[in-house]
Amino acid sequence: MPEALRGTPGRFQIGIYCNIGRSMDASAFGMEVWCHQLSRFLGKKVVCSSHNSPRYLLYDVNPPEGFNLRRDVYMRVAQLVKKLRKDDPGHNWTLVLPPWGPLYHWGPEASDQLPWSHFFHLDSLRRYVPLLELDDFLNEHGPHLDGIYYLQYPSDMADNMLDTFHPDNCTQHMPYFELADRRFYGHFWGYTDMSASSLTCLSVLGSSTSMASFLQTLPEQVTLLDRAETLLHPSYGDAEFWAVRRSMRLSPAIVAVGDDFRREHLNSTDVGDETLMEDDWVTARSFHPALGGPYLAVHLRRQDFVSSRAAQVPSLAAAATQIDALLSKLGLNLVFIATDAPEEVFYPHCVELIHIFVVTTFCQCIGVLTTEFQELQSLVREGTVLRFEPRVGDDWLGPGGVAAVDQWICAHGRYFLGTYESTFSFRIMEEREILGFPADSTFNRLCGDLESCEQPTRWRIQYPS
Ligand SMILES: Nc1nc2c(ncn2[C@@H]2O[C@H](COP(=O)(O)OP(=O)(O)OP(=O)(O)O)[C@@H](O)[C@H]2O)c(=O)[nH]1
Ligand SMILES: [Mg+2]
Repeated sequence: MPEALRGTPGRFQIGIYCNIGRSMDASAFGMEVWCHQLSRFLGKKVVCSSHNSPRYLLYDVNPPEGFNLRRDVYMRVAQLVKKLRKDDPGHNWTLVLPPWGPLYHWGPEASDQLPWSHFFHLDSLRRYVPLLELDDFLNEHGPHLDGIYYLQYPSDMADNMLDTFHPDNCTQHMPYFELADRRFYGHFWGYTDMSASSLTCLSVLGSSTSMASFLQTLPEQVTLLDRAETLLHPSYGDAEFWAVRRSMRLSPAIVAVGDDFRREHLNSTDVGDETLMEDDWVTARSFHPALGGPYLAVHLRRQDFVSSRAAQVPSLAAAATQIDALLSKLGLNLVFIATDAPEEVFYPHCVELIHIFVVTTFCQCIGVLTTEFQELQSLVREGTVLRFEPRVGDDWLGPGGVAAVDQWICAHGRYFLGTYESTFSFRIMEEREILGFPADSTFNRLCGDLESCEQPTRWRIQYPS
């Protein structure tokens, strides 16, 4: 008979455990019949865990985190689910993808609840681990989750060994609340009918895959890990890291928009650039050096980085000087700029005038109104500066799609120059590794105006041996 019986007034859950703590074959015990009888007796729904029964892992990330860190968190959780499938073959573990948005960088107008298929090639992702979009999960299973585990760092890190996981007092404000039905409600990506039976704060210090043994012991069928960014990479930069990264191919629609722009404006095609890739990432290898399109690709992160990394993010004038020097060195005359620079106009010479004359009303700026991008265009002397703008009919891209196209185009340039510590730039560097570019053309960044400038770490691609 079951050792573990836990429940709420609304729902009961049963797990059968043998003495090594692993789930046993429920059918051997006539479990289905037993569950049915118990359901009738209690007048409640009873979920029985059994061999080959589906188990779902959902996850979420701290709301302010941007798109590119979220991509990285996906890689950690996908590796966890892959490990669960290996270590716990009695259950059919499936990863459930959290929809995209609302994201701070996309602004209040952007759509939310965007599926992963908007950005990524789902079949490609599935070749790494079985997964479902949230909508498909809800259709298949319904909106009721079992446990939410809210991950947090242990309050005293010094006392904690790596790879420890234990239920603990909650150290932060919880974005969930309990109602009279004793279920837990929260934002759940805007899906108002979702709720969970239990909520546990879990102090965590360790890699995502080391959590597999903890998850296996749970009797739950549907588990949500919130604040999944707390989990570390199992092994950053090894072949497994690159396997899941290689599976994250962009959607064919985004690739097509990027490729059209490359062909029409940058004289860049996969054949000419030597960036042709096999359709299946599992077998695809890129051992010859890619050439790249005849343009310098620059990711110029602005917005919050201008103040948060003031010493390492150059002024527009200093960026233009570095771009000019590279154009001359590489013999190129085209620059593709990916940037989040604001579209608002400003008066580039106003500040100087204010300093000189103190009186702001003297600021004779009419006629020199410009955006940061236009200002950069005018400052670069050695080549033509372009950026991607969606064509009529490409509004479906939204700000996230435009950013993905920007990254795709940057990944194909002859030479890439990124921004210090930007995960947006890191994802481009990874893409270039996958495409087979020489490291010298990839691991470069813009330098701050007065900085002694250290270049990015070279995380070279690894394949399984
Ligand atoms: N279209 C476009 N959007 C950009 C560009 N750079 C940044 N963004 C936007 O700003 C967001 C940047 O946030 P993240 O994805 O977190 O990357 P990051 O801020 O560079 O790196 P963190 O240090 O991890 O925050 C992106 O997701 C885009 O929405 C760019 O070159 N083009
Ligand atoms: Mg960010």
